[in-house]
Amino acid sequence: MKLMLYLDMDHFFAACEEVRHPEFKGKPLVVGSAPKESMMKGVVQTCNREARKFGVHSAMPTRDAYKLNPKLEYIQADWDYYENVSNRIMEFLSSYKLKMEVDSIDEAVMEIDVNDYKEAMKLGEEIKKNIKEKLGLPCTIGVSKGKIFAKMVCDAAKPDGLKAVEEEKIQEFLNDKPVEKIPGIGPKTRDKLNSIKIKTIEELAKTDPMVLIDMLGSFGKELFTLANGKDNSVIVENSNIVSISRERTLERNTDKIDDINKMIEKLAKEVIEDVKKRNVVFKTIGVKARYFDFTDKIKSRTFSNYSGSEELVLKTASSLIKDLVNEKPVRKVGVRVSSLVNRGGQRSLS
Ligand code: TTP
Ligand code: MG
Repeated sequence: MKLMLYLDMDHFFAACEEVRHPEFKGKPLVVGSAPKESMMKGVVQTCNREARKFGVHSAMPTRDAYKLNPKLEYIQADWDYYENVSNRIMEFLSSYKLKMEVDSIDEAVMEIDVNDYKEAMKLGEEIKKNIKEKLGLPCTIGVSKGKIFAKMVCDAAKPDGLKAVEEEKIQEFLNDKPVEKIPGIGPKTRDKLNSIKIKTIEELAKTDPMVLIDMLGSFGKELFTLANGKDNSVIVENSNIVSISRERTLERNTDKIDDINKMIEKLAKEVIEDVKKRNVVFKTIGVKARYFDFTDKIKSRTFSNYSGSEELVLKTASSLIKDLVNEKPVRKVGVRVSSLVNRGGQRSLS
């Protein structure tokens, strides 16, 4: 088990908005389409601390957020901007030249090459300070042995936290937590475990592993190992950016597929230019449509091999967008590639 440092930005999209719109600071802010514009059909993508105090959270329908507090401030998500900030964070982290894996737009994990918690905490403090000073953004860092435990420690230290849990303390840290605190346990697995009276990680640790394997296959075995304080996860080095995308508003709202396709082609070409410049390859291609009523829909396809092909992006993007058009007039479209690795850092390049 290697010592790892896990970083997760705090209420990321909302914090990014507070940087460029300081007038929202201290007010409850939701990132997502406003109830009036979306006719209550939108969802909360994230929200700041003040909004969380009312019980608002990510993925909550706007309708429910409105019920909790009709006076929330809303701002439409701007992925281009958040990706840009994310790239700056990840590029800063990669300047430490440690083994690193970007986990999502606002999460990354790094392997500390000396087995020294004090050193890791010092590094964590320095990273927090730099991100705050350079970008004005708060983050939380967790330090532990193994990627999954480091992430759990990070989650437990939110917001604006820095916390380490040493190897000999990890069992105690895990024991009283509900099983769903283990990353990878979603509502379905939680319900299955709960149905056989396993609610806490301690109960999971004391279950006969054969019962878990019968129920969940090899994942059951992994869970048993984790619950008993052993995290064998390792870092899978990827590109130090999460995705590359372009989006643009159309000249007028339209449901004409030819007009939309022209824009998709243009954006796909720009994305590919950036892919080449950054020397990466991708596995996932996605498109996005923002409709006249400010609601968004996203569709993506993941391939089994990495690729850098312009033709593949053009073909896939125009086929995906077809499924999103003809519902309602579209005002803005986007193209994105993700699951990136550095070119040459992987096999089976097509
Ligand atoms: P998270 O890291 O899950 O959330 P967060 O950064 O907003 O809050 P926390 O302080 O608890 O880490 O997700 C990162 C961003 O991803 C988030 O700011 C918005 C986006 N996101 C969605 O668009 N939809 C979702 O359902 C979730 C969970 C996140
Ligand atoms: Mg976050």
